[in-house]
Amino acid sequence: MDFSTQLNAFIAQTDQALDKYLPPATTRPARLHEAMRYSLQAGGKRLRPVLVLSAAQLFTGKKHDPLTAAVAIECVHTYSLIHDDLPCMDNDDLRRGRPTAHKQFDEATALLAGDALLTYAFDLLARHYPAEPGFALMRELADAAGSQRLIGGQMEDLLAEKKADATAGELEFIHLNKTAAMIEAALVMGGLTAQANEIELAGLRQFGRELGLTFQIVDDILDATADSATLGKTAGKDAKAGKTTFVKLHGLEGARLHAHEHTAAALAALTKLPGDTAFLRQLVEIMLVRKH
Ligand code: GRG
Repeated sequence: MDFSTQLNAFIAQTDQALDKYLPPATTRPARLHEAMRYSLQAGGKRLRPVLVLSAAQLFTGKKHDPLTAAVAIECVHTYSLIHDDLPCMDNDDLRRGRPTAHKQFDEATALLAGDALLTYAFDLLARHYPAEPGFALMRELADAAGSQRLIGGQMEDLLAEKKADATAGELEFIHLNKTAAMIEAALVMGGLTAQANEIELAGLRQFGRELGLTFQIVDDILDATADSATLGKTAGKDAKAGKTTFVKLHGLEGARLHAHEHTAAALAALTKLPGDTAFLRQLVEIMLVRKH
């Protein structure tokens, strides 16, 4: 199967599972369930679910279905986007090409929809998997989304905005935790559903770290160079806010160079993983040249 056929198949499986697992929009209170579905079903690249599914596919042993883990991490990711867009944080009007949840509904509904998606992710994992690998999956997702990683990265990001200049070290902390943590977790969760061993899980984590850093640097480059229609979210926000980004610290060429270095490191990590890694290799290469 070629790369784009495989990618589209993973995305279609994810979208079907999201529709199947989420409470119907008519479930009481309908407004809340509509808002959860509105944000999740607005699309998005589905990068994290695709990583769960493609990591699971590397392994040939006895597997649990990785789809529930894929849905769970997309629920957590979507919650983080809804909350990030709120007026108390990024105060954004556009997300995934549509009005943000608080613009479409209202702030309280958006806040609650995010809360509900976060809780629902763990409910899904607890219901669908036996203790092994269920506990490990919940722990992995809780660590990645917790106060020292996703939320910690977001906190540091907000604090950095208030300062004239963030250092390269502060920026790395933000990227590693706000962005790379969930990308690492997606790969490790895929490995866990396929009973990968400790060495294999460490390899997936290393690959995820480098992919996550590539992804964030490219995100900074796109914010500085692309338009809102292409991105499906407000472009040029970082510069306008005077935010320290990779582009501000290193210039466009410097940022591109760093993205290439992390791509090379991701590809090196991939060589240590078992199975057919062609899909993940192409995914990293495409991530580097993506336009949105
Ligand atoms: C509110 C706890 C909390 C965290 C917010 C996700 C986030 C953290 C902030 C959004 C801003 C940002 C640039 C985050 C870095 C990670 C990132 C690039 C997220 C966007 O992920 P994509 O591009 O989004 O995969 P889609 O919509 O394609 O799923």
